[in-house]
Amino acid sequence: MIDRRKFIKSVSLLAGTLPFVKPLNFSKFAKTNVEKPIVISTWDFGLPANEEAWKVLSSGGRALDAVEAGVKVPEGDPNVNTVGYGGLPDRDGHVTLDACIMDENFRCGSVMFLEGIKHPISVARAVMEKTPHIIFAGDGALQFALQNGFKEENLLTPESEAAWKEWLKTGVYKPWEKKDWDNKDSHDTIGMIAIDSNGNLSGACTTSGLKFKMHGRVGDSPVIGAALYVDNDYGAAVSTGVGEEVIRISGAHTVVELMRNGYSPADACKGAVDRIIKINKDKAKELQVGFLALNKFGEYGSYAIQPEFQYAVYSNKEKNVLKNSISHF
Ligand code: SD4
Repeated sequence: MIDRRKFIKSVSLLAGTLPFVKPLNFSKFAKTNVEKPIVISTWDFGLPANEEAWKVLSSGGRALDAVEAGVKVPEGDPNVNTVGYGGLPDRDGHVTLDACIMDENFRCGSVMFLEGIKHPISVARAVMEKTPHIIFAGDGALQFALQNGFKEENLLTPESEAAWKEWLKTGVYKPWEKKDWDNKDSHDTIGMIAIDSNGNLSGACTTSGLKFKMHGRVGDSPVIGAALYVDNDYGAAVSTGVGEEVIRISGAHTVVELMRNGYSPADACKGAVDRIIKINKDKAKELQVGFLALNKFGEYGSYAIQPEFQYAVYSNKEKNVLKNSISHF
């Protein structure tokens, strides 16, 4: 039986970790000066990705088309070794990709543990648009992609193969290390969210996952509600970092729910990060998770466990801007 006193205590403790704010009024007349269109995405490789997305948004296109076009940039870039082509392989030498996409009507699609396809985000979109399902995995996802005109190719670049062979020399399995989070060059998943000139929100997320992960391991990036969530009436959120911790709290959905309850994007991200820190206690020092959020008014913000998380912004006011997230440590 639930102990009512303990329950109330734990609720107020959790509330204590969240800032007190006056709830926003989400009625359609609440704000007339909504900043739109706007696109934001994780890390510095978000800059060229946003630029591509902006081509769609600035010509009046849909946020959904913008985020797909945007994240395809790092997916196709062999120099980005955490996403798509050129992504670092798992510990058995396989490049396995995870991606998901969500539009303004709660429609969503996802692929996980997909090999041999350079643009998993487009396969995720095809799952959303061409099937009654949401998630396709592994060989089935590849089969579906091939049936829908995608080309199979080798995604392991010589550079990524060399890095994997170097890692094999010691081969100690340590899926997350503090030094990775401290290294500005060690960038991760791209998560991108956008609001278009019609005021509609969409988001996309794509990754090769944690480097040298166990074969078959899938993180948060293809999980709707964890790495990505969009509620067109309130806002959208994406995550990057240790996927297991993000899944545990349904991260992106939590951020959107907090925005729905009146929190600003940055405070909503902090609310989700605070839960991860509370669950992990001292272990949180070793972890990195960052959330990025955009609300219906075109306001955005982020919060991460560790410093060094950056995100890129593109709007009529600001172009090509890289911002540092506020962080717990
Ligand atoms: C994962 N969240 O696979 C992804 C990868 C990532 O920092 O963002 N790593 O868990």
